[in-house]
Amino acid sequence: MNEQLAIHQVVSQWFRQVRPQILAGRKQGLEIENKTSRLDLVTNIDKETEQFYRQQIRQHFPNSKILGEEGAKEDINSAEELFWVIDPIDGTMNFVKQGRSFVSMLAIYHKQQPVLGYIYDVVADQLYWGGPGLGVYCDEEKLSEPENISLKEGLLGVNGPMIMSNYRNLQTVVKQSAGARIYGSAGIEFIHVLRGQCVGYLSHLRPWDYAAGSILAESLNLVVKTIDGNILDVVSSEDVLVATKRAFSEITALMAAK
Ligand code: 2AM
Ligand code: CA
Ligand code: CA
Ligand code: CA
Repeated sequence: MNEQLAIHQVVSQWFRQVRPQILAGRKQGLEIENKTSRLDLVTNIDKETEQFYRQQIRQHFPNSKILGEEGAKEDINSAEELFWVIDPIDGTMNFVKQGRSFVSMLAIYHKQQPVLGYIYDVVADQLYWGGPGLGVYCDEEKLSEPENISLKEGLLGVNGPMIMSNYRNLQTVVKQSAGARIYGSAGIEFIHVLRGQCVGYLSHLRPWDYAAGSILAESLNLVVKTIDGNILDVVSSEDVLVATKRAFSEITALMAAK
């Protein structure tokens, strides 16, 4: 078995192991804190879920570096080992307010190359996973590459504040699409693009929001870059656009105009 599938065999177990804790935690009553604002929340379950992944990683893959949204910052410059990016609960506001439309995500790199990406829809109990050379699966179902449709043929996932402020002509972009969608979870938005249910998704994101999704999207021949067309850096914040090849050039052209 190759190295990638050997890692997958171990990691794929973790999501279903942690699921009961996440669902029960919400029923038992969450401890909710504001991070930077009342719109930016963290709960005890975000922290406990990240701790669960960190323990599993340390136990099974001791030579690892970890970047997690809710964890202590480590020196992550080492290119030699496995490098993990964790978003324990993506869509924390949805988790708190709705109990749905949130995911848990992991991304794995080796020598700065993508190895595996995971987006776990906790409520649906569906694991999206894949990586270079593997393609993308939802559990055992292999996803086909989305059709290379143009902007006008598809729905566009967007970030609420960016559409309200008309960030770089975003309202013009949306008018040329089949409509805007705002789901409140980057992971859920990536799933829609992977499945061809949205033509693209555009948002200002941190590395843990886009790491897993971009590994999966690239494995399906979608384009994932900054809206200026630059390659994503896995340790910074970016204005990220994932889209079909056609929609990607249409959107970036519209956003460059003015
Ligand atoms: P999070 O839930 O893991 O924080 C909508 O809020 C989407 O944008 C979610 O995927 C959320 O991830 C992400 N996001 C990124 N930066 C954010 C911020 N400063 N406040 C709230 N959500 C943010
Ligand atoms: Ca957060
Ligand atoms: Ca997130
Ligand atoms: Ca999060």
